[in-house]
Amino acid sequence: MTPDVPRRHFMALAATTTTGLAATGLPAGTAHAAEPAGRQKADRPLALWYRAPAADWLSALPLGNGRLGAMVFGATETERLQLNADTLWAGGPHSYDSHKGLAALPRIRQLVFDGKWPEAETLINSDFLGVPGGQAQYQTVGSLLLSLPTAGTVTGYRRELDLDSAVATTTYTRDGVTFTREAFASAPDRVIVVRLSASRQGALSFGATFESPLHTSLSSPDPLTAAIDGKGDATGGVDGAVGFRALVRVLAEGGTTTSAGGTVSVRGADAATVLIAIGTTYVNWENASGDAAGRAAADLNLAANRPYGQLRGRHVDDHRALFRRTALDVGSSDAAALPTDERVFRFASGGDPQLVELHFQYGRYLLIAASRPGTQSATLQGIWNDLTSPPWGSKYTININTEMNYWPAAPANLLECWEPVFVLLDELAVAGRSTARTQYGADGWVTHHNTDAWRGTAPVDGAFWGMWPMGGAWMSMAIWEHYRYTRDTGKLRARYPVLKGAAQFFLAALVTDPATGALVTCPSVSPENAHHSGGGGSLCAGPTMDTQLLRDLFGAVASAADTLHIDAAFRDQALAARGRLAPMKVGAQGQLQEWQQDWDAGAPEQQHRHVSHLYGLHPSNQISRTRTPDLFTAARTTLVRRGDAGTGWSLAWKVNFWARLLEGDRSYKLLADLLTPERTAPNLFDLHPPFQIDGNFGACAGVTEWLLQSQHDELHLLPALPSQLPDGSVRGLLARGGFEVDLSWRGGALNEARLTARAGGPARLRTAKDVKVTSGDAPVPTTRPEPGVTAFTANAGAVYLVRPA
Ligand code: FUC
Repeated sequence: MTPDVPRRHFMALAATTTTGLAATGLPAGTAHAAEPAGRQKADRPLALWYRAPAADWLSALPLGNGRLGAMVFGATETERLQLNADTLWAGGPHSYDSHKGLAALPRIRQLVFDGKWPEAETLINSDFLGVPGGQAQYQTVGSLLLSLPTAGTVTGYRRELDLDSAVATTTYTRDGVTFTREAFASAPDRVIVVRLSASRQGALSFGATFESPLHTSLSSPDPLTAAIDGKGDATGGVDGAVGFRALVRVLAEGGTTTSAGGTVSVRGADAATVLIAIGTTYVNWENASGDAAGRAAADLNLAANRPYGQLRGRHVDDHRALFRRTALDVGSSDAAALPTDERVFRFASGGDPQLVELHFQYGRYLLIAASRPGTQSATLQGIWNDLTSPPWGSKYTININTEMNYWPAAPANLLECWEPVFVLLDELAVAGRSTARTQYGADGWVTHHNTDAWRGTAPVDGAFWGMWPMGGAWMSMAIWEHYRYTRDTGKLRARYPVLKGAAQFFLAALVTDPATGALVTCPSVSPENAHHSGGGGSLCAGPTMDTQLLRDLFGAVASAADTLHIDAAFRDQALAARGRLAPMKVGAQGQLQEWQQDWDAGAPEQQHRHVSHLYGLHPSNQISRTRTPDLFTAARTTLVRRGDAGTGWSLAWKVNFWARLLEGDRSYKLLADLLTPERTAPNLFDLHPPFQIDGNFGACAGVTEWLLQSQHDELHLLPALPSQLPDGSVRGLLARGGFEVDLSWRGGALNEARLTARAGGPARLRTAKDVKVTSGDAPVPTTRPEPGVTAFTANAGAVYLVRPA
C-alpha cells in the first residue's frame, strides 16, 4: 500500500498569497522553534509538475541517489526510465601523460614570451598535449521500459516531482481505472524504486525490459527478474573497461509474474514494486575489474527484503535530513499554481517570486541527488545523461564548471554532498604528480582544464582550450574553503598534503617573466578566451586569473600550515612566492585587465562567456568594496563591458558577480535572464545550451549571495537583496567562520537574524543599519570597529538574535 505522505494541493494554495512571514514576525523557519532543525516542512508547493508526459529528455524528471540516476518520462503507454550509473564511463585506466612534453617545455615558454603564439600552439599540440588528446566520456546505461495497456482514453493526467520527498509521481485515469506510479532513487537502499498501483483490483498488467545504445545482452535470471549486461565503449584508442549489469525485479501483489528473454511480465496484479539495481566493474580510477553482477545482485536482494512502505520511508527520511536543512521563502502568487514549464515561459514578465524559491531548492535537490559520500563527483550533467557520446563527454571541466557545481554545497547547507570532490582531489593528486614530473620536471601535482573517471591530468583538447595548468589550484581551494565553513581541523589535517602538493607544483613550475620580473605561469591561457585572433591567440604567460588563483592557493596553504602548527618552512616559501606574483592591473578602459598586458579592448570576443579574471571577485574575495575599492570599480567596469549575455553557466556566474558587487537588482536580472526557455529546460535543467547542470548550481549559490556573504571574516547580512523580493525569510544558510544563519526581512530591510555559532570565536556583522545582539534574553556586549560593523565574541554552540537597534 502507498504510505500516507503529505500531498500538495496546488489549486488550493494558489488562492492564498503569502509573504512567508509568520504572524509572530519571526522568520518562517524559526517560528517553529520547537521543531528540531531540519524537520520542518515548507508550506508552499516545492514541486515541478506538468499536464502531459515528457515529450523529450529535457522534460523528463531527474531522480538520483548519488550513484544511480533516472530520468522519469511519465508516459501512459511505454513508460521510460532512462538510467545512469555514476561509474559507467568509456575507456579504462590510463595515463594521459606526454613523454615528449618536458623536452619541449623550454622552447614553448620562450615562444610565448616572444609573442610567437602560433608557433607555441603548434609545438604544444604536437608535443605537450596528453595522449590521447581527448578524455573519456560518461555514458548512459540505457533505459527501463514499462509497457502498459493502451486501450481506452486517458483523462486526469498529472506528473510531478516533489522536491521535499524526492518522489516523482504520475497519475491518470484510463477506462475508469486510476493508475498511480511513484518513483524514487534511494540512497540508503541503493536502488531505484517504482511503485505501480491501480484503483481497481487486478487492473495492473505491464512488461518491464531494458534497452541500451551500448553493446548489451538481455536475460531473465529468475522468474521475477530481468537483466542487461554490457560494457562502456572504447574511446581514443583505449578499450572500454567498465562492464555493467542492471537488474529489474518486479514484486507484484496479486496476478501472475513471469520473466523470459529479458522481459518481466505482470498480468492482473493489484499493485507492484519494481526495483532496479545497477552494478559496474569500476573500482577506482586505476582498477575496473570489480564484480558488476555481484554488486547488482547484492543491492537488489537487500532491497527486495523490505516492503515498499519501508523503502519509501527510509528514502524520504534520508532525503529530508539534507533537504530540509534550508528553507527559503520570498513570497508566492497565483503563478505558483501553474505547470512548471508554463512558469518558465512567463517568469520574465514578473509576478512569480516562488519560482525563485523553487529553482533555488531544485539546485539543492539536484546536488543531493547527484553527489553523496562514496559516489563520483557531479559531472557537467550531474549524473543524468542519455547518450553514449554526450556534449563535452559529460565529464569534469575544471576551468569553471565542476567548481561551480559545488558552490552551493557549503552555503546551502549540504556539506556531505561535497565529499566526492575530496576523493577526486586525492586521486588527481596521485595522477597529477606523474604529470608534474613527466611533463614539467616539477614536484607536487598538476591538472589542466579537464578530467575524467580515469583522472586524466595532462592537457587535452588542443592548446587553445587545454593549455591551462590551474585546474588543481582551483579544485584544491575546496580544502581550505571547507575548513573556513566548518573549522574542522581534522579534515584540514588529512587533506593538507593535497593542498600542499598543488602549491608545490607551482613553486617548481612558475617562471620569471623577463619583462616584469614577476613569477608567472607559462604557458597558460585565460580560460578559453583569446587576446588575439589567429593561431595560438589564447596562449600567454601569467593571465590575471592564474595570479589570483595562486594568491589564494599560496595564502591557503600558508594559513592551513599556521592553523595546523606544521610546515613553517613551506609556509614561508609559499608566502615568498605569493609576494612575487604579478599584481592585478587596471587597464585603459578602467577595466580589470584579463592579461598582464592591456589587450582587453582589442580581444576578438569582447562578450566572451568566461569572465575568468573576475575569479578575484567571486568565488574569491580578493576584490571587495571595503578592501580594494579601486579594483572593485574596475571589476564592475569589466562586467559591464562583458555584457549580460551568456550561456547558462555564464549567466549563473554573473548572478554571483553582481551579488558580490552588492547590486541585487542587476543580479536578479541575470537570474531572470537564466529563467527563460532559452536557458532553462521544461524540467528546469540549465541550458548552455545544451544541458549543463553547472548553471543550476551556480544560480542556487547566487541566491545565497543575495542574502548572506561571508568574506573577510565578516557576516554581511542582506548584502544584495533584490528589490523584487522585499519580504521574505531564509533558514539554514552556512557562513564561513562556522555560523548557521536564519534571516527575515521586511520592506527590503533586516527584520531579524538568528546566528548559531557552531565553532565560536570572533563574529563581525556588516549590516545596513545599526543592530543589537541578544543571546537568550540577555544583551550581548558588542563593539563598532568600523561604520556598519558590529563585533562580538561568539561562544561555540550559542545562538544569537540580531535585530534592528
Ligand atoms: C567550457 C565552456 C563551455 C562549456 C564547456 C563544458 O569549455 O567554455 O561553454 O561549458 O566548458
